[in-house]
Amino acid sequence: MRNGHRVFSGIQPSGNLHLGNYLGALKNWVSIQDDYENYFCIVDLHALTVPQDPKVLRQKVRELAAIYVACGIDPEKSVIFRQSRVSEHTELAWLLDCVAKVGELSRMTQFKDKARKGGAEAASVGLYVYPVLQAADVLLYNAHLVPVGEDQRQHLELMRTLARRFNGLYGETFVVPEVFIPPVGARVMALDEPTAKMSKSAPAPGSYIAILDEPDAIRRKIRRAKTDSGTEVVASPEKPAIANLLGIYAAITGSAVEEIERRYEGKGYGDFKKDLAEVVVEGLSPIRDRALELLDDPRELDEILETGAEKARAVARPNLESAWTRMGLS
Ligand code: AQP
Repeated sequence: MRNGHRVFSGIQPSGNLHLGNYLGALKNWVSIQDDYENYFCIVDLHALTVPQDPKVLRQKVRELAAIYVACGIDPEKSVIFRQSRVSEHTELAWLLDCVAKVGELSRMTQFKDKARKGGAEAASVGLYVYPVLQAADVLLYNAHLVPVGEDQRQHLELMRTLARRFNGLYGETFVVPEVFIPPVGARVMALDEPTAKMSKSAPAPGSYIAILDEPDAIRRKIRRAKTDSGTEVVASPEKPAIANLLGIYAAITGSAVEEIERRYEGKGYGDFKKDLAEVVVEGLSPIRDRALELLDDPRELDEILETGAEKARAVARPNLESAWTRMGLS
């Protein structure tokens, strides 16, 4: 390990992983992998907060593991594991449930948004309390840094509040983690509606680019992506659709948005979209190919997850036990 600090982050194995998950999370995990001791989790318990088909969920867990590895998360450098296989996560979540306040959870915008779709009364209790489980995920490892997309900022704030409150009530126990949100790609918007974030649970496949989409599907989706009125390729507030596409271009290539704008001066949306499609295809194709190869023989993935769970447990157990001791349970 490099600086003595730990990183924790996770993704739900629900729906199809998309470009937003890649640019907002995965790409940054890979970029900081060598500097930290990393725990990258497949948060399968979080996925249960909305109904899942068990057969599909089983497959999605492997798919997510394949994507982690294909993106460049190296199981030799990072611990890759399933949340449900390390029961300390749910055990600590209960302790933190008893520290969190109903008012705090009621203010979580992600709960309000998701509950609004099906009606708050019908939303699962799991959906309501899952930010506490998320806090437990991170605090259990005393992680210093949590790399996530912009949509997770509020949950990270709650996590920090719970760590501070627990430490204040029971004595120094948890590291208060810092959030790491990338400067570009932290909020990729839907291709068909640039005011909504690109989301796995979006019903229209044209709204997102899946990491495992075939190159022609990517080209088609970008060609059909919504644009704004006018013709200039600039990222202005009046042009949310073009600003989103420019942000994607910048996040994948590492170029500054202004530089890309200059490159397309005098050219129209058509030229820009054509090049963007190739940039995305070039960025995602090697990941897709490697992920499909790994999925062909999933034994390697199953082994990675098993070994990862053992390593995770070795850190999680003593930290859970120290929380028990602080609270008077042992
Ligand atoms: N549109 C996005 N832009 C940038 N980052 C994003 N993330 C999600 N959407 C975007 C980041 O991806 C990580 C994993 O997210 P998750 O699977 O745990 O849940 P989520 O944030 O709820 O992702 P989705 O895609 O929106 O799924 P659904 O539709 O199921 O809710 C996180 O770091 C997140 O910030």
